Amino acid sequence: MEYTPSLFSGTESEYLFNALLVTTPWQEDEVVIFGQRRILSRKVAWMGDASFSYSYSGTRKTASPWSPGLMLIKERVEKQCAHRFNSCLLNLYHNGSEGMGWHSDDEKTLGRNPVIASVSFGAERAFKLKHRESGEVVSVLLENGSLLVMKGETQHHWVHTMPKTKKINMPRINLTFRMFLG
Ligand SMILES: O=C(O)CCC(=O)C(=O)O
Ligand SMILES: [Mn+2]
Repeated sequence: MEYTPSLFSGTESEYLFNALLVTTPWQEDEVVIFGQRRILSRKVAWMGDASFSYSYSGTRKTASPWSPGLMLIKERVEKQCAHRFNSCLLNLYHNGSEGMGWHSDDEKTLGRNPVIASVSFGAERAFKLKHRESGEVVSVLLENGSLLVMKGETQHHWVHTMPKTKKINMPRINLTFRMFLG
């Protein structure tokens, strides 16, 4: 895991947060829990090179074309990681009451050892990883304009979460760049 606190400056981050907020075709997310569909208040979008169809938490999504702001971010991230990405999942958390449960990014179409590049704008939130066997928990504060890269066997051995918190009343946008195979 590699963390870069300021891949984007404060000014760039503020501009990009606003651009993403207004230009992204945000959609309601749903999960299927015990066979029942539930709409989540967190908003999501998925952008990519081609119109992929992608299965995530029991629902299917189709990628929209890259927006100019997201393309600029993708190019900076690719340079920093020396790795190419063909899609991005965007999450909008309106405040600390919205989060994401424990999971790993282990969809088969990502291949065995995916590189996942996670960029955050807006409110600083704690991101947690838990080792599947030892139960060790690592917490990383994801700052405005930061990049967190997960790679190698991370998704095999660790699950991660964006815990809900009552302390944060500001929005946050997270982007996870991914490379889907075939
Ligand atoms: O919001 C975050 O930092 C985590 C997002 C995440 O884990 C995902 O989209 O798979
Ligand atoms: Mn994830």
